[in-house]
Amino acid sequence: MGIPTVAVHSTADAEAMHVRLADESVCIGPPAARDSYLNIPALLSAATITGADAIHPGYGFLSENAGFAETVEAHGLTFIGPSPEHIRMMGDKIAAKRAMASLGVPLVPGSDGALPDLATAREVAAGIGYPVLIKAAAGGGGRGMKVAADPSELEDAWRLARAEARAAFGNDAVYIEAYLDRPRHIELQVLADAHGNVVHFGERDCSLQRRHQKLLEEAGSPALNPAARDALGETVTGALARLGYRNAGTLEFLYQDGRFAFIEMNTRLQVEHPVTEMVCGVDLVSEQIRIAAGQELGYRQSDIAFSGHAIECRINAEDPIGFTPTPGRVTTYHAPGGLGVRIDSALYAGCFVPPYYDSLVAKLIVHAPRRADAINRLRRALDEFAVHGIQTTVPLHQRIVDDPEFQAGDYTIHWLENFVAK
Ligand code: MV4
Repeated sequence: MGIPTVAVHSTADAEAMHVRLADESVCIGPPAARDSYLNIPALLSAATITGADAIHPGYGFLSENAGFAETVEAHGLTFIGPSPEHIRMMGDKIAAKRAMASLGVPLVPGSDGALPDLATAREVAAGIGYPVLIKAAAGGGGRGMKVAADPSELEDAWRLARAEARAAFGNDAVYIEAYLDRPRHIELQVLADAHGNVVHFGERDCSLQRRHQKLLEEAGSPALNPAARDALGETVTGALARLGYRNAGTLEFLYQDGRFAFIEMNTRLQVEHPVTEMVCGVDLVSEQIRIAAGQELGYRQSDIAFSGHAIECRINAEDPIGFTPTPGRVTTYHAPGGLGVRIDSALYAGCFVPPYYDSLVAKLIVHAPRRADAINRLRRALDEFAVHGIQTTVPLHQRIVDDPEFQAGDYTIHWLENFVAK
C-alpha cells in the first residue's frame, strides 16, 4: 500500500524478522509481555515519536482490549479494528449471544444470560435436557467450562466452573448451554466498512485443535456445501449491518447434525485468516487498513467468488509428541515453494526463537483447485520444509495428511486429541 511502517518489539525480539524489514522500529520494553507488548503507555509513546497515524493490533496481546482501542482513539490515532463498544460487547459472551439472538443468528439452546444461583441452574438444565455445559461469561480458550452429564453432576460442575472463572478472569458469572457431543468448529469471516456495507468471505473449519490450540485449518469446510455457506453468510451479514459493526470480525459456530449454533465472536483478524485470503483472493489486512481510513469496500457480496480449497498448518516450535515449547536457535532454514504454496513466517537461518511468547513460528498454507490436490501439495511442501536446531510440529502434520479420516474430511473437534493419543 506504500504506507511506511513502524515495528514495535521487546528486547527479546530485537533480532526478529519484522524488526529488520520495517521502515522503522521502536523497542517498547523487556521480554515480559506485560512490560512491552501489553504496555499501553510505551506503545502510545512509540506511535507518537514516530508520527504514526494508526495502530494495527495484530491478533494477540491487546487486539481485543476495548480500553486500548479507546486510548488509541483518545490520542488522536486510528485503531485498525472495530469500535471499543463492539469489542467490549463481544468480550462478554453473554452480551454477544444476546445481541446475535436478537438479530436472528441461531444459538445453542441455553440460559438467557447469567445464572443467579444453583437452583436456577437446575431448572434451566432440566428444561434444556442433559448433558449440559456450564460456561464462564468472561471465558475463552475453554477455561471455566464444565460438562454435567446428568443432574447428579450439576452441583460439582457449577462450583468448579465458577471457581475456575473467578481465578482466570476475576468474574464468576456463568451461563448454561446444551452440550453438543461431536460438533465441528466452523467460523465465518466478515468485513464491514464505516458506511454500512458488510460482506462475508466464507467459512473456515477449525475443528482440528488440541487443548483449544488450533493446529490445522481449512477453507472451505469439508462438511459444508455452497448453499449452507450462503444461508449462514446472509444471516450473519444482515445481523452485523444492523449492529453497525465495523472492520474485520469472525463469528464462531458449532456445527452438528446440519445445524449452526453461534458461540462467540472475535473482533480481530485471526491467525488462520490466510486460508480465507487464498480462496477469495483478498488481502484482509490491507482491507482492514482501507476500512480504518474510512474508504468504502467498493464491492458487493456477489463480487466475492470462492476458488478452490486452502489448508493451513501451524508450525509451532514444540516437540511434536509432548507439545512442550522448544525455543532455541534455528541453524538451517529452507521453506517450500511453488504454485499454491504460501509461507507466513518470521524464521530465517540463524534466528533465535525466544521462550517468552506463543510457540507459533510459521504458517504453511497451500491452495489448489480441489481439496485432494491441496492435500497432495501439502504433503510435498511438508516434506520439503527444513527447520533445524529446534523441534517443530511438522512431523505431526505429516502424519495427519496421511490419515484416511483426515483425507475424507471426516472429523470433529475431538478428532485430533484421539489422533495424538494413538
Ligand atoms: C461448546 C461445546 C459443546 N457444546 N458448547 C470450547 C471453547 C469455547 N470457544 C467453546 N467451546 C465449546 N463449546 C456447547 N454447547 C464444545 C466446545 C469445545 C470446543 C469448541 C470449539 C473448538 C474446540 C473445542 C474443544 C472442546 C470443546
